[in-house]
Amino acid sequence: MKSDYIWMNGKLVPFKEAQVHVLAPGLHYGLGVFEGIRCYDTPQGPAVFRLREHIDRFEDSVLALGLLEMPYSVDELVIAVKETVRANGFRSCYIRPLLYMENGPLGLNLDAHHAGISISAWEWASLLGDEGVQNGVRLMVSSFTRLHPNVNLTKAKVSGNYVNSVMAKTLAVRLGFDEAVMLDPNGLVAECTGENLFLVRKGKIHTPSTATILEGITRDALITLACDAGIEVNESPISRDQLYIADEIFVCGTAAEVVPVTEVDFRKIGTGKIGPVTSHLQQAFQAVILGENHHSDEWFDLVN
Ligand code: PPE
Repeated sequence: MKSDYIWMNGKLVPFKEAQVHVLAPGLHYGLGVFEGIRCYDTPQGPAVFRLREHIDRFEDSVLALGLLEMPYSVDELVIAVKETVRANGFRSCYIRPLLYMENGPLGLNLDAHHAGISISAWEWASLLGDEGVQNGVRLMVSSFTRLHPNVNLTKAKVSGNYVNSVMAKTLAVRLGFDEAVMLDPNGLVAECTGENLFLVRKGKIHTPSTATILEGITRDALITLACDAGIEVNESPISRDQLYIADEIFVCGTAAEVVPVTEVDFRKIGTGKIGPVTSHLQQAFQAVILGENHHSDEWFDLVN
């Protein structure tokens, strides 16, 4: 996680100077909102994947959290993201915009705090590792329940929400799994700690509806790519045992990209190897990011 510059409140500052005070309310109460975006090295040069949609979701998250207005407009932040990538000379990187409650008295009234925004970028491999992308990962169903929409916001990437993800992920990794599947408060499959989840059964794709999950932008891209291939996608409730009997499972997210799942709770999924639908979507997604799919132009925003 290294770069030359980080964009902070309107200007690029050297990496080491991008600091906040220990009394920042954001640190005490988890009051931050973030995005995760990727820039890819395309034949047209570095290009950011679905940039405006990520920044739109960033704004949605901030307003859902309860801030009355954004410190910077979507247009300003779109420009700032590109400025940050350019300043660091990256051809491909992960980009992390963060709004954080920077100062103001400690206390639980958002209106008393002042928000700052930073945009960082660094070179980052897949969250679940290259080995996982190629050969698949092992999941466990977590005993931690995914956020209830009346307790935390499932649609918003609020920093504090990720305590729930961190507890589930840490336990899964300590137990020898790669990632945790989280069930929603009704006991149905929601998502993983940092990825959305899909299963394939009898040639059709199924994925939980957006009610209690983050509306993933990679999820949306894969639904489009599946439709392009004529594969039916159902957004419907999924139970834990539907995972166990699936022919294929895969998870996706900006940081993770498209990752096959070979095992859930010690049950082998399908043949225990990457399945044909997962493989097709992985390749289609790869073609998109190489600039070779007909959606590439529409989904990419050139940095230069
Ligand atoms: N669900 C959750 C809970 C989630 O955090 C992410 C992204 C997704 C689904 C997939 O959404 P999208 O990136 O729009 O396709 N997780 C981000 C943070 C991961 C991290 O560990 O940090 C990401 O992938 O950038």
